[in-house]
Amino acid sequence: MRITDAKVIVSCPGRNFVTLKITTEDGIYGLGDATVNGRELAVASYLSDHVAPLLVGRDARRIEDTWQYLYKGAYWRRGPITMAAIGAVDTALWDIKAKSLDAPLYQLLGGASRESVLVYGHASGNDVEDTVAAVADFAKRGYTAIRAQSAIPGIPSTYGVGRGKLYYEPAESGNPPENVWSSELYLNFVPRLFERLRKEFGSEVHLLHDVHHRLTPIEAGRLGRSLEPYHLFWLEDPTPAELQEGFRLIRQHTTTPIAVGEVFNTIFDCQLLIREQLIDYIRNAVVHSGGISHLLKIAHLAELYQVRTACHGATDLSPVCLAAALHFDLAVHNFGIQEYMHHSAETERVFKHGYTFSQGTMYPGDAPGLGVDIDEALAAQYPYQRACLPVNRKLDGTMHSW
Ligand code: KDG
Ligand code: MG
Repeated sequence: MRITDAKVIVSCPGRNFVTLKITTEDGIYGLGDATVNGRELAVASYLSDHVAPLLVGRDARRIEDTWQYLYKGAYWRRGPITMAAIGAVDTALWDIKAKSLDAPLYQLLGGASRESVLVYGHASGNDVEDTVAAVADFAKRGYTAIRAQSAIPGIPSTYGVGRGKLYYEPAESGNPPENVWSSELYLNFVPRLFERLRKEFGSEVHLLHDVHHRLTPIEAGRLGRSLEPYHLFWLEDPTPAELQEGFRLIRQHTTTPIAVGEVFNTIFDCQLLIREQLIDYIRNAVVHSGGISHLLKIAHLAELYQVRTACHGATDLSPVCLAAALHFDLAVHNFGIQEYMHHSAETERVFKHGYTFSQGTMYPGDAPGLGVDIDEALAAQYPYQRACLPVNRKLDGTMHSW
């Protein structure tokens, strides 16, 4: 089954997405998401200039060999752009293989390990009471796991306070907007938010929170400890994870479960975190971590150490990526939870999909392959629009992690 075409589709139906479409000689095609938020054109060029010419003529059934060919063959390993490009190829080839066998992808990954996939959504507000109302709204929609973020009094802009109610879009057109940050104000505020949320919603609902890489390890330890009475499902990205050893310090100080990994690209970014059981959830995305093939390796390593999976699923991960994640989630034994933020109406029109949401869970559907398609003619009506993620400065002007 030879590959005859590999086409890169860049479009902006509500936000920018990069989609790879691989077609074979017998007419079967597969899709892969290659979107890297704010750096879309870099992956598009990597794919069309450097990868697509290598794919034409290859056997589409040789998924692992193609993965290794692109990874080892580039010489320059890892990194978000390279791994998103490889991830798109890998996902498209899994889509093709599953379609050619007339089976939904999860059947090729070992079959369903559960009936459906637990998901969480983002509730956010401009103050504590606003956030309470947003959490109530998600609970009313059937969610049993809800991430809560609130604007911090005294800081004009805070990570995670969404512009839409159901979708989350931090990228803005033009050059990066500048946010302002104070770890001191944040550390004093967050425990008050969760005290209020537990008072309002009781102990049953799963509450999650994302620090978005902003604290030092010891500050994260303090936050985790102060949140223990409110038993979070997890505290996400408490500190930048380039320094995997930093998580040892957090573990010494708190039993609050820790989730990390949305910016990771390979197993090498998390192998120490997993082997030393410094985390509880590993959050690599299908798109940014080399696709289904590499994510399976991460999940299998994590399974040995009782670390569960929790794929990144913000709005900038396309419906193609979400579909791939849902098949993976349904199949792997050590699945924990899936992030799910809705896409805009334009995105939904361009990407037709079989996955469904019901009562706080999702199901990938039983159509052959990923169960997602792209309307190319419609996508062409939404040309790329330059947009960037924000940057972040402390109150005194020092650059900080966003
Ligand atoms: O593109 C960046 C977003 O996907 C990220 O900021 C969202 O942290 C995020 C999350 O947990 O969804
Ligand atoms: Mg996050």
